[in-house]
Amino acid sequence: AILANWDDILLLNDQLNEDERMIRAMAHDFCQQELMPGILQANRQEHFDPAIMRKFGEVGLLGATIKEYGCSGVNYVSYGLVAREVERVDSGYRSAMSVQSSLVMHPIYTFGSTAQKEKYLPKLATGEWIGCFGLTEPDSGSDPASMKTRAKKVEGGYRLTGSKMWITNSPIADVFVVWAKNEAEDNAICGFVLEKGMAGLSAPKIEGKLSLRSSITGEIVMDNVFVPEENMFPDVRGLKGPFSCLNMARYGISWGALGAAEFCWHAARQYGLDRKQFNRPLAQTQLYQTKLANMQTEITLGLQGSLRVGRIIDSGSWDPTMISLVKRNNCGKSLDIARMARDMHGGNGIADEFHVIRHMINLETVNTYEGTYDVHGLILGRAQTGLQAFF
Ligand code: TGC
Ligand code: FAD
Repeated sequence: AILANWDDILLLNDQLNEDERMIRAMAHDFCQQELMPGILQANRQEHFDPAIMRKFGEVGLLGATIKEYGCSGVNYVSYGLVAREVERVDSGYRSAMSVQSSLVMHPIYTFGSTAQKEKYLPKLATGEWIGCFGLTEPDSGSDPASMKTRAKKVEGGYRLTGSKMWITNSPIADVFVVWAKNEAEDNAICGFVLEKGMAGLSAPKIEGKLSLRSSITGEIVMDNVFVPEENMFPDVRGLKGPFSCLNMARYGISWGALGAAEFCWHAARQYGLDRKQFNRPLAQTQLYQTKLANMQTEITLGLQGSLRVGRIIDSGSWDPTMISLVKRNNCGKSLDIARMARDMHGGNGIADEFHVIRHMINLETVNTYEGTYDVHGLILGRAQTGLQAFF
């Protein structure tokens, strides 16, 4: 007999409250009905349809943790559950949702003036406007303190010059949250909200990605762009500005990556039950079962870790190292699981119709962005030794 809860052996579902279970079920149905049917073509054609953002908006999945401006006001556990359901379909769609929510709406809500909040948040919540977040530069990835983008004070505002690289959503963005060194404040890092159409601003698409193909990625090129004073975040200075946004996005990714891994695990299990070699189902071999057991173990423990971090965030007394631990572990383990599931599908595993190779290749990006696997290892190493080993 098959254990009824083989896919939830530590009863995570029982640890959720009624609202969280409802949000999870709603997100699951939405993703399977609205996103899953189109993912093969979107991935093949390297295409992100902006209508998807409006669909996210319609069901309240954008900026969902914000309690005003037309947002849903759910807790961080629910935000994680949603990320898991979206990434069960594709990491690129979770990227679109998490950039809009954690990297654009969250900083505007947390650091923005009242006027900025009123102007941007309602339209970002519905998906009518699409946002992007520019921190990384061609020569400044893991080390954002070395960024070259500069803001020069001029009458009525600032002029921004520099370029950002690998920016999710930038080619289709209406709103650009950009981080730059402010020459007028001893090069302190400041946040600015730029808008599509500003003179000197362009966002060319990066073509030829073999990973995260359903997500659109580009540059942000700023050639002496005039940004009015009122478009700067008034009070936040230094790297803690962008890092505060990254904390929330990284937490969501820790759940999301496991959603992709769960898809791969379930697919490998089913494939092993259905396919016979040597007169027996593949799933009736010891090696196949051990692999399934390893997947079940890592996913189950990883989900418990993210749930624990989510509960701590919701209680208000969290620390970024907790997030580094689950981001690093869950991305690394999910990538291993997807690679294993690809192998267990044999030749079919390389066909996109079976989806596992798409998840595997996507997870390469997920393991890299928002702080690479090794950078989070160094954050954890520094926190337990007091010694920084970055440089
Ligand atoms: P460090 O000296 O550690 O810190 C500088 C200042 O920042 C503060 N800080 C934080 N604040 C809040 N949350 C955190 N997690 C924070 N980490 C650091 C820190 O307290 C300090 O503040 P203050 O007031 O004392 O100045 O800075 P460092 O230059 O040594 O940085 C080290 C390191 C490697 C940890 C950091 O730079 C890092 O995390 N690098 C990774 C870069 C990264 O994650 N980039 C992500 C770009 S965005 C993206 O990938 C989006 S993908 C989206 C998608 O499609 O889903
Ligand atoms: P590098 O920092 O050059 O790292 C290369 C390798 O060196 C990695 O293995 C790394 O772990 C290792 N390494 C680096 N430093 C050390 C060290 N001190 N010790 C040991 N090893 C080290 N950025 C944004 O700002 N906004 C976005 O929306 C965004 N979206 C993205 C979407 C995609 C599809 C991708 C691929 C990236 C995106 N990024 C975005 C950028 C992403 O955050 C960076 O790629 C990431 O932070 C790594 O930076 P890097 O690519 O410059 O690699």
